[in-house]
Amino acid sequence: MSFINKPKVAHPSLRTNALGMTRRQYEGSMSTLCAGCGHDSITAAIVEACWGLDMRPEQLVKLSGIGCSSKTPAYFMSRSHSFNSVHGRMPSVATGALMANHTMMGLGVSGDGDTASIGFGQFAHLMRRNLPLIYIIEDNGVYGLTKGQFSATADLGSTLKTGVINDLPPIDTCVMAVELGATFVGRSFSGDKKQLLAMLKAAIAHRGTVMLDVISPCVTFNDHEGSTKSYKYVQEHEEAVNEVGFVPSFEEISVDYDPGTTYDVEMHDGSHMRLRKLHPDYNPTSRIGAVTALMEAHEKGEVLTGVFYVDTTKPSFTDMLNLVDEPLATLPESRTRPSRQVLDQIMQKHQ
Ligand SMILES: Cc1ncc(C[n+]2csc(CCOP(=O)(O)OP(=O)(O)O)c2C)c(N)n1
Ligand code: SF4
Ligand SMILES: [Mg+2]
Repeated sequence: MSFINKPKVAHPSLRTNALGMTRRQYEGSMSTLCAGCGHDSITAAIVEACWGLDMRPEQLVKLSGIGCSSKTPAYFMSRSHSFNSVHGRMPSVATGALMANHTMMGLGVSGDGDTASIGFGQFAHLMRRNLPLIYIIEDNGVYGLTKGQFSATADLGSTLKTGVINDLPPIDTCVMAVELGATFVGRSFSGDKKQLLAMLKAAIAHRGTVMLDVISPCVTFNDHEGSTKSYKYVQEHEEAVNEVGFVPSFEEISVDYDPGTTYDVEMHDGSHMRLRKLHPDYNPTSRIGAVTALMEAHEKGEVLTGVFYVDTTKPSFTDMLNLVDEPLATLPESRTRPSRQVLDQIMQKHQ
């Protein structure tokens, strides 16, 4: 008798969500990343967020490019759909997948190299379309998979382990995303589980492009003195503009907050994101304010985190295209092609 394909039965004492599923059932295969890699903490937060919001795994499509970061979709939600694309090309694959079936929820995982170097052109066009997709950059400032060369998000003056100094200015992917049209832009840190989890939950409730840059230290190649993407540097220089809270639509919404100190953002599905202002003048609905704050933080060597920008009113790419309700992928040919008679009529007209 073989036990290999025996279905997993949850222990009765394990907590289940509204779908009767345990957190375990939202996990994937065993991680092969280095012990302590920030990317594994992001995987854990994704599992927690999807489980906590009762997401149906079959409704999710995971997409990625190439890199240690891009390997991580294998480590969560093994019951979901998945596509590991070519280096830097995940945005076009994601666009195709979500056009073919706009009822799916898209979650893309990329790296700073995958996004800000080889994939920068695709990233830019994704941001300006406002495609409903959560795009996560697991940002460690290096190409981890190819042994730690500087990436385009490495800060000016930071050093490699070998002592080589980076003499090029960084690309701030949050500045780019705000400028280009993404409607939910934030930065978090893999070592700040509370903030990251709240941001991921709000991201799941958003309809449009979510761009989350998550600083995720590479313990093997970029966690030393002289790096600005190390655990120590981020812990010492993190400066949050707001404290992110999330109230899902299935929980009763409490009204005990002070609008002077908190922004309440009603999300597409009726849930609420609460942004408690830590910088009293910070306004997450101002694109100019977001870009200014990010540029000022760079000058001071701070790692700015929080939700920088949110707009729940702009139509998403699929809304703009006015697609039929059914997924294009499942429409019968009779509805996707003109009939023989219509084609004949067109041919006759042009003879
Ligand atoms: C077309 C192509 N060019 C180059 C490579 C080599 N390569 C693999 S991963 C990678 C960079 C990965 O860096 P990043 O996206 O930051 O991911 P990390 O490993 O740091 O998580 C490069 C240059 C490749 N696989 N394909
Ligand atoms: S090389 Fe760096 S990024 Fe890759 S798994 Fe190891 S610690 Fe993580
Ligand atoms: Mg990287």
